Amino acid sequence: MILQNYLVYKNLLCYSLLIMAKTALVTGILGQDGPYLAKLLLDKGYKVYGVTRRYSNPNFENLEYVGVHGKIQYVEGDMTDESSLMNLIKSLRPDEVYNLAAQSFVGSSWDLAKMTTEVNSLGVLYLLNAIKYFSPTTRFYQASTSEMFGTSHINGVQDDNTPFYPRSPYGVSKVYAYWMTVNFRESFGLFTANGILFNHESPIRGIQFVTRKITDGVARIKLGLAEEIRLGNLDARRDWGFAGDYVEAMYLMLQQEQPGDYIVGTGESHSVKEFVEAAFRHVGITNWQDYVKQDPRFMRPAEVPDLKSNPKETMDKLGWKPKVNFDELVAMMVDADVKRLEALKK
Ligand code: NAP
Ligand code: G4F
Repeated sequence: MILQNYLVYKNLLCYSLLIMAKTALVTGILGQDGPYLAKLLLDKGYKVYGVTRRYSNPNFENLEYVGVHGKIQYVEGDMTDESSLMNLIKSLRPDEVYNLAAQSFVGSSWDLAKMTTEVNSLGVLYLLNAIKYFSPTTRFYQASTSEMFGTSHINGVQDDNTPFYPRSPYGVSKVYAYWMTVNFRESFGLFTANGILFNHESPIRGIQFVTRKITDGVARIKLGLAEEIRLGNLDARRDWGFAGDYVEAMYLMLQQEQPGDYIVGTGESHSVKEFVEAAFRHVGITNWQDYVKQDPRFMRPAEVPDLKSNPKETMDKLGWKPKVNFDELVAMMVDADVKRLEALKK
């Protein structure tokens, strides 16, 4: 009898937990931020739907690295295909949508300006329209970026009062998406939030981005697999944080009583050169100049020389702060690349 009651109670509990579980739709699930965000949401009991494009060779490596592949329900959609997004919102009516999908590599955005605009700008309009028509209570997070500030700053930092002055087609495309996100909030009362995130990195950062290119290169040199790293502008400065910390801020933005826009960064900036030095230092190499070659192919038509956040207001409002500092981030990424390459060598 006691056992029977226990089983009934257990089933009821599971059933009500299933009914109560919040649902989140995450675009860009296969990228860097998607897996970290999915892990955080799954840990909080969410049912997570991850949007993937049609692919010939699926690559779930990042999700496997974070340990969430298999726990996510994959659904097909494309930011350039309005009807696919409408169908997803109409059929799932998720509590929260995190729009992380983008052509996110600044360096390619000059050559791929039209595609960058279609994915990063129009795709956001499609998603917002779908929410407006089919699920107006859905809360929406837009992955906005410090790249929108470009050369603009106030006393050397960027915060909520800094005007946008984007320097790349990528930056321009994100400014459109930023304002559409604000406009749908103000026009239709949707709960929409922009997270203006400064650069954030991790062991699953795309290999084209400078931090990962450096840590992969340093690991190869350390293991005798390469002799040099070819880079562009070593003087550019960025406010680099850890992606795992930044997804917490995304989540918190959608839990607030009122929607808003937030700056997310560490408040510290370092040059590419400093990143290179720190990465080589971590594997015991001090003469890094012998291994780094400057290559004009990696210079940009228009550069963003210095990005440094003032995240104070966000920290106060969300009660958020980054946990991983610059040196810890560099060490984490170098160690992960050394480990990965050592395993490949065996
Ligand atoms: P990421 O690694 O480049 O991932 C982007 C994801 O978008 C990829 O999974 C990609 O899918 C997907 N995608 C691209 N085109 C698509 C399309 N047409 N339809 C559906 N999905 C598409 O980027 P991330 O570093 O995780 O960044 C996440 C978001 O934050 C991006 O919007 C980025 O612009 C923004 N952001 C990033 C940073 C940063 O420092 N990481 C800072 C500020 C803002 P495939 O895997 O199929 O190619
Ligand atoms: O790592 P990056 O390519 O990142 P970038 O351009 O700052 O963009 C990233 O951060 C943005 C947020 O601010 C995101 F919105 C965006 O999606 C992306 O995640 O380049 C960083 C800096 C640049 O100044 C670049 O000119 O590093 C410089 N750099 C120097 N040599 C290089 C290289 N960048 C790359 N990718 N490759 C080089 O060889």
